[in-house]
Amino acid sequence: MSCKRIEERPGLPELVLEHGSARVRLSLQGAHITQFSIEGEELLWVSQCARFEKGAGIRGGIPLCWPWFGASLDANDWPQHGFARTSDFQLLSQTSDAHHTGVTLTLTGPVPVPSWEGIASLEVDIRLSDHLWMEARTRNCSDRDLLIGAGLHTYFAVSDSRQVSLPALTGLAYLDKTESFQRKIQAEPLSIEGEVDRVYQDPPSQVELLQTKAEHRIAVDAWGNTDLVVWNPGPTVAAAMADFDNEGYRRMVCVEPAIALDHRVRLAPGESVAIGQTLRRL
Ligand code: TA6
Repeated sequence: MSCKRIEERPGLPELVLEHGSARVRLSLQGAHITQFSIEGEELLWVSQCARFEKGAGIRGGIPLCWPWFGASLDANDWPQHGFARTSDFQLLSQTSDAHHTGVTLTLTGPVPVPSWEGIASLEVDIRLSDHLWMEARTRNCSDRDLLIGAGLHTYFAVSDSRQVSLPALTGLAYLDKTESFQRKIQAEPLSIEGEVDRVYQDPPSQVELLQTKAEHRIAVDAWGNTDLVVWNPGPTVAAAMADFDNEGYRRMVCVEPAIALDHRVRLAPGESVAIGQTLRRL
């Protein structure tokens, strides 16, 4: 059991948590988990072309989208998925006992979007045991209402995205971002072929990610989310992204508990909201 700071990526300090055979690596920029492995098996995908640079989003792992998810509803020129993922966090505390190793991080960097008028605290708890538990908590520290969105933009590593299934989503309504957010029903089991970008509304709290030709299944238990986003860019969109390696879209599927679009939570002064998930290999 340990938590140690490493400096392999200059300018981007990282922490490594270890507990038994489980390992988490995370960047203090964005409180961004870039590795979660169990017995050497990587559960998260990170692009071979990911940029590990100050101020750049990291393609893969678990980017934390905050204080909005996707495009901002308030201004066209605000960055997609908010600014937390490119902002600095500080280590607030760490714990370690027989059951888990954990850290709490807090957002400290200056708000890089001056026209965003929110005053809020954001704390992220990460706990590692035989599974990964994480929660992001926002508190409105201002004297006016604050609208908050968020997302745990989790990139799962898969052997072939075409063989992935998410049975819990069958029958749910979703908004199809590839078709101007048209509302549709997932009548057939979801299959990942080409670009998939869907916001499932009112999702169940537990979703299993299955891979037909691999033994391992992953259970995602989420709370505090109003939506579950499933994303795979497919070959064309991936090829247009400089930080997506060739064939990377075959090796990943994003399953993202989120407070998306107009589901943003209105926090009165002093109120808090939390969004979290556990990732467990079955
Ligand atoms: O969560 C899905 C999504 O919003 C997609 O629409 C796609 O743009 C993806 O996230 C990646 O966004 P990013 O800003 O990291 O390139």
